[in-house]
Amino acid sequence: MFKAITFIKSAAKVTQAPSDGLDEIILCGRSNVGKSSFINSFFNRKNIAKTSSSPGKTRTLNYYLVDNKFYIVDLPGFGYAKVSKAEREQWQRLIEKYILTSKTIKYAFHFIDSRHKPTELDLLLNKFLSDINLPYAIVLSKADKLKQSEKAKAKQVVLDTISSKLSTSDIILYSAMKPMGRKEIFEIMRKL
Ligand SMILES: Nc1nc2c(ncn2[C@@H]2O[C@H](COP(=O)(O)OP(=O)(O)O)[C@@H](O)[C@H]2O)c(=O)[nH]1
Ligand SMILES: [Mg+2]
Repeated sequence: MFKAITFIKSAAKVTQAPSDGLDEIILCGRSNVGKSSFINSFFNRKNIAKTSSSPGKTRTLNYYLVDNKFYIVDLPGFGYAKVSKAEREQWQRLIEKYILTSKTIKYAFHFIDSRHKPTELDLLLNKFLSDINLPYAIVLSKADKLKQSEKAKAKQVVLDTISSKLSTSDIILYSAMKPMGRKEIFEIMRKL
C-alpha cells in the first residue's frame, strides 16, 4: 500500500491548482456518494478528508499528495438538488475546464452509489470521460449495504445503463466500512 498522504490545498479556481507537474488521479461523481470517505478509508486516515451527511459541501478541488509522487484530487460533487441551478452550472464549468486543460490528469474514478441506478448526470459524466479518452473505472460505493446477491446485479445495472466499452473489471465494488475493492483500486494506481 501507499505510505503517506498529505492534504496540500483546496483550489476554488483552476489557476490555483498545484503547478509542480505531478500526475493526478481524479475522484468524481455525485455529492454524498462517498468520495471523501474513500480517501479516508483507502489511505487509512480517519479524517484527512471531511465527510458529511449533508451533501454538497465540497465546492473546491481538493488536492492530496500521495507518497510525494502523485495527487488524488477530490472534485466538487454534482447533482445535489438543494443548490441553485446557476451554482451547479458553475461547478460543472469548473470541473470541465479543469479536466480539459490539465495535462497531468492520468485517470478518473467515477463514483456511483451501488444501491442506485446511474443518474442522468452520471451518464453525462461517463460520456464526457470517454469522449476525451481519459482512462477511468467506475467505483460502486457503499457496497457494504448490498446483499451478496445484489452485488453482481449492481454491476450489471451499470453495464446496461452506461453505454460504453466498459467491462466488469472496470467496475469496482467498494466499501469505506469493510475491506472491499481496495486491492483492485490499489492495482490500478500502482500500474499508473
Ligand atoms: N455504509 C456506508 N456508508 C458510506 C460509505 N462511504 C460513505 N458513506 C456515508 O455516506 C455519506 C457521504 O459520504 P462522503 O464521503 O462525505 O461523500 P462525498 O460527498 O462523495 O465526499 C456519509 O454519511 C458517509 O458516512 C460506505 O462505503 N458505506
Ligand atoms: Mg466529499
